[in-house]
Amino acid sequence: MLALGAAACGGGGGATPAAPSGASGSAASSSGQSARAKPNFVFIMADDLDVEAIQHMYKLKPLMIDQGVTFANSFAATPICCPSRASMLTGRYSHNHGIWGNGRGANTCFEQFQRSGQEGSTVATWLKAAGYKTGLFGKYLNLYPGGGPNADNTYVPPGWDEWHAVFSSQGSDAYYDYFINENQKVVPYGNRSADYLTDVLVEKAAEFIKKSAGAPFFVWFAPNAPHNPAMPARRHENHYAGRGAPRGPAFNEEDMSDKPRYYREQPRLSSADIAEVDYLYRRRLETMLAVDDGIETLIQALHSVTQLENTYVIFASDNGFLLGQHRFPNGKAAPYEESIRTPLIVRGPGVPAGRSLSHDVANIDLAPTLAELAQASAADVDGRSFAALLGQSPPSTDTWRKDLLLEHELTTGGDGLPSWAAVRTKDYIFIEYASQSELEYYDLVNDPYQLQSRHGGLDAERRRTLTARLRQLQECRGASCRSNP
Ligand SMILES: [Ca+2]
Ligand SMILES: [Ca+2]
Repeated sequence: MLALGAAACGGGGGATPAAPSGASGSAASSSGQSARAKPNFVFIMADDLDVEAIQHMYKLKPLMIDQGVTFANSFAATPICCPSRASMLTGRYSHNHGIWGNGRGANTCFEQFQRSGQEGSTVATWLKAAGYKTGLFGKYLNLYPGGGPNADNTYVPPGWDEWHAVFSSQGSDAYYDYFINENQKVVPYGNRSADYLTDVLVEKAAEFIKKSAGAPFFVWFAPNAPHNPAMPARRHENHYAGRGAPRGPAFNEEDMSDKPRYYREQPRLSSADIAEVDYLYRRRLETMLAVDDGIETLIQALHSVTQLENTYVIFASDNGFLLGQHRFPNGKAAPYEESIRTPLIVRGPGVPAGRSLSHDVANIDLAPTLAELAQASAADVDGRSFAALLGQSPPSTDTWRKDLLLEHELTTGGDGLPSWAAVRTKDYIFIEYASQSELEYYDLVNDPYQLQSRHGGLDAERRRTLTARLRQLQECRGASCRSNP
């Protein structure tokens, strides 16, 4: 199913050399023919999907994993919905785009992003300037279209040619009984099976692909699934009946005395709590089956317009999810592996089939990667393009990112977790909690489930080195975020 050809990355016989991200001037072409030589993008982003859950999708494996590259170490630098979405749109860390939580009331995350003028320079505007037709289908920034009296339900941000952003009257995520701003027309959806949100969005995205002859296209497909309240399509109800959440070593962690006070104070999960974890787990898997169907429909749509071989299909999530680990009945935003790790799978022109890579990549890398592959100009990004990792001969991990910043700030409308910042390498994670001067340090080689924080064993010099590197990353901007220690 793979064709070599128009890959912008090395080794695949690619005919189109990639312009460096950040190159001045746009490689845009208004001529349909030369623009069409560019690859298309279908970006499929689940919401709160953890890595474990993807093995329970049926079509993801043959259609994505077996056809492309799986990034075994992909992270959300700020592992909560809206900050991560802002990072995916801009290629920036939270400390540079300024979005730390989902917001609330008249100060929603969407409004913060809009007010700060950042919608004027996103991966959508960059790709549009480079000749792409762009379309968003699903969840945009949290609490779109805003909660204040001036909220405009017909608002369409710059950079988007086709706009199908979902919202509910409560501002919360909904699978039925919601509205879609369909290119400035607000359309209500009800409670029939045919109104199931994931299916409605798949249909719209597939139509966009089928209509898009002539110009390269960029699809941002972002269903709510499997975000709470995980609600499967009726055809998938009870598909995983009886299935319980995995009882890994961190499940309902017995001894939390190694951890900061906030976690120590969480009670152990009761059997009723655990029954709820199990129920949520299976509902989430069932909810993802409509996305699984959607992957197939979108790939068929690409095939029907003979663009499958010329399209990068990317499967990702905005953040991971905790289900019982470290006593979290459910949640994210914590610096623990299940929360910060995200699925990331890419197939496309020249991308080797069935390969897994161990390089550390993050949500801030997505926008610069798409910009490079599209020969578009990316403005002021912190992330690094992983386009070169999609070729036949990727650079070795020795030449790649050595450490990654992770950061979270306590905000109203957030998850209630204290603010923290962390530096993570393949060997360890060092976490600092600002307000309480508390620390965590996990040896990820010998303690991958983060059961015993070893911060007490760090000698003064080691601790100074770790803190200095963390501080450097917390203050980084642009190229300085990409330089190794
Ligand atoms: Ca999310
Ligand atoms: Ca412990």
